[in-house]
Amino acid sequence: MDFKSDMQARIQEIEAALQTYIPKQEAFPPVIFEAMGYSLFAGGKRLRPMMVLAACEAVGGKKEMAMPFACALEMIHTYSLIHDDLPAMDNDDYRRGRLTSHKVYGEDMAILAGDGLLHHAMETMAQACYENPCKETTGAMLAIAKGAGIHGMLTGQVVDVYFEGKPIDKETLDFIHIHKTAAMIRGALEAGARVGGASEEVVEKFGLAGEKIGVAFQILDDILDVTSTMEELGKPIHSDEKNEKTTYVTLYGIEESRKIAAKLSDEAVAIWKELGESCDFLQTLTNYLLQRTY
Ligand code: GRG
Repeated sequence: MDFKSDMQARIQEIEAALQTYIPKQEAFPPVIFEAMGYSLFAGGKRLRPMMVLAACEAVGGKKEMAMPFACALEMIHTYSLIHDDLPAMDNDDYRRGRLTSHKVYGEDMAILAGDGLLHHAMETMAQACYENPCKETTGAMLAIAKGAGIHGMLTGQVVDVYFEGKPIDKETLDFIHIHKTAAMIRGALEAGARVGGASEEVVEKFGLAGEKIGVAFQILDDILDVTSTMEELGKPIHSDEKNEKTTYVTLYGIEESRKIAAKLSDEAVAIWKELGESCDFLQTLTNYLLQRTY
């Protein structure tokens, strides 16, 4: 199977599993389940759950054991996007190609849909730990909770919001990237490795690769943000183009930012190579992420 077909098959498997974890819309009150499903099934790339499953399999674990954690991570990721789009944060009208949650359901229900996904993620993981209590399952839950909460994504978002409209230095920008974006990718790979039964040493290698991929992913996202806007406006792409918000692009320009992202990606690939051929899919996925154009 080629890589694209392999990805598609993995996405379909995750979509089907997510459907089984989310209560049907006929559950009471229907609006919250509809709003949760509206954002969850809006066609995300499912990269994070894919990483949980691939990491678990790479260390010799069973995919079925990793699935609740993979789905929970996607629920948390979706909650963060719903809240990030709210008028009080980024105030975005579109996400995953559709109107944002608050545009369709109102701000109150969008906040609750995000909360609903977060709590349901915790319930999904706790249920898996309850049914199979062991350090593999609790370790996976811990890795995800850490990646999402005050040691991870949430803190990255807090610092990002705090410095809104103010210039920031490289250290602060790295702090934001490592927490806001990379912590969930670190959490995905660590959780997969933990639920698959990897040693602490191997778990740490998966985590480190995740952090490098996460920062590269964010730098690329910032580059795409600038280049796609410029293409839309029909402007030539100059690396010194000013952007209100401090990003790698405003600090280093487009070409240098691309090089920094490529270096991080290469470092992650080196970790996959060191871990052996069971990490081949993760290696190809890492290379693929850096080439993405959307
Ligand atoms: C509200 C606590 C809280 C956190 C929000 C994730 C986040 C933090 C904000 C989203 C804004 C953003 C651009 C974050 C960078 C990470 C990123 C590129 C997220 C989008 O992830 P993809 O590309 O999205 O995997 P899909 O839709 O494919 O899942």
